[in-house]
Amino acid sequence: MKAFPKTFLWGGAVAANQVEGAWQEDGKGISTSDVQPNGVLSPTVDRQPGDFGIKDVAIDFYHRYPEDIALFAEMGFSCLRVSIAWTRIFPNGDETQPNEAGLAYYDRLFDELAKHNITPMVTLSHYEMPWGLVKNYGGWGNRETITFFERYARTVFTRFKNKVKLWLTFNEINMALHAPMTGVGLPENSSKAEIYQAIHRQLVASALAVKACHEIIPDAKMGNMLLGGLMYPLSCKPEDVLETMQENRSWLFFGDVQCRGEYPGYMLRYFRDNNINVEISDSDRQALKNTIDFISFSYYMSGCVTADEELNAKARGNILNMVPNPHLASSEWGWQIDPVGLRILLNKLWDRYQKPLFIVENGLGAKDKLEADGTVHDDYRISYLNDHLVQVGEAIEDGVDVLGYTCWGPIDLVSASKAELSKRYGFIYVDRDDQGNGTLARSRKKSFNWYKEVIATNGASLKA
Ligand code: BGP
Repeated sequence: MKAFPKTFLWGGAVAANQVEGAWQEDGKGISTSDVQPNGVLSPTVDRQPGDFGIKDVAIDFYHRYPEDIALFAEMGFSCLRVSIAWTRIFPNGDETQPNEAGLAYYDRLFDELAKHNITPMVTLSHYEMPWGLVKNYGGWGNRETITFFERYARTVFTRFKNKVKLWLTFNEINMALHAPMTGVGLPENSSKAEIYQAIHRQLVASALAVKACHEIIPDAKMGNMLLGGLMYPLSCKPEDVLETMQENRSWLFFGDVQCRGEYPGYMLRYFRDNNINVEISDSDRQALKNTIDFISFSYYMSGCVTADEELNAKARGNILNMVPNPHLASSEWGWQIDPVGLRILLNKLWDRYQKPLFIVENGLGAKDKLEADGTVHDDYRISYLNDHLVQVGEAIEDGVDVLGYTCWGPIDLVSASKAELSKRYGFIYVDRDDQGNGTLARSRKKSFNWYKEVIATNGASLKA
């Protein structure tokens, strides 16, 4: 393989609610993630005191971050994507003054990264918001949430302006369509109109955060974050191709607004055709003009789309309602593995926006077998990551501007969809199971040295 650009950032990505634990420490408030102990896809929001939640401790990154960051540094990471738990800074969301203990924690975390020359990339809201804002205000169903979010964003920009220069607004902002509680703090049975109204407010808040970031940290770069839901037509029937275009637009729409600063015509038509009346004020239109500097996205799989209602009905139930691709194999969790799709997606996003791209999540969730000496022979993970990175190299050759790659879960963590620890992504094994048993000890898997070599050779060791 040819080496990647010299400035290419290599690393991994985690999210506060999936690694930190310490869910009620140092003044942290309750978040939407805390009241969904079974994950994004089975959202129980009636958590009772005493109920077990795997994320309460997660992998205890809150206390063990120095050890974990030292391991990332040993692999040669130049970047770590983390998120700030909004509830550590504003426990209920509507306070006027931030919680100093929460800010102090992230100061320590960013200092630790600096010690190892690891560039932090920070997501403002990764699949969580203060539960207080949902309970008392109706989440993003309420305009006031924009004000609370802007206050939070300005607070962390001001505090960390000398430490963090890469920021992302909302994790997988398009997931709100599939998981409204996680995305916008709305009940699962909300109508499409309610969800799009809430999404609109979140898009405005995202744009206002871009504005604030540029004002407070002029040398920072602000990105969005999309779930890269690449869809292929199941056949070359024009109806399937048209349906696929619509399906891809259902998520590209978010990128269109965040990159171009206005709603695309196809979305306005969708609203008209479906009697969705989204209230958009003049000041909202003005706010949306604050567009992002780069695009970040997650990519795990691709899927197929068909206009055939029968096949569609069968597919309903998986996250994105996609139809399986007969040419691809799947992970143990049924996610279809498609490295070439990553090259296609990078090109698609580059052709559409001409903005730098950052792959901020990619990886294989698998069941690992721990050997007696603490290692894991995870050749399946190595081959998944190798094949995807080879395609990143191809896209760079195609002329796509790719800033970096942070694979998902460089250390085992709690999965988002079902809150499982047995779905492991890491180069580093964590001794903890789905019931919370285990010592939390860390050990290096085979993939640890493999990734170390990839980074040391700047991609040249990848096997095409
Ligand atoms: C993305 C989320 C992450 C992460 C990942 C893997 O949707 O941004 O938080 O968890 O998917 O999904 P899972 O954890 O369900 O395997």
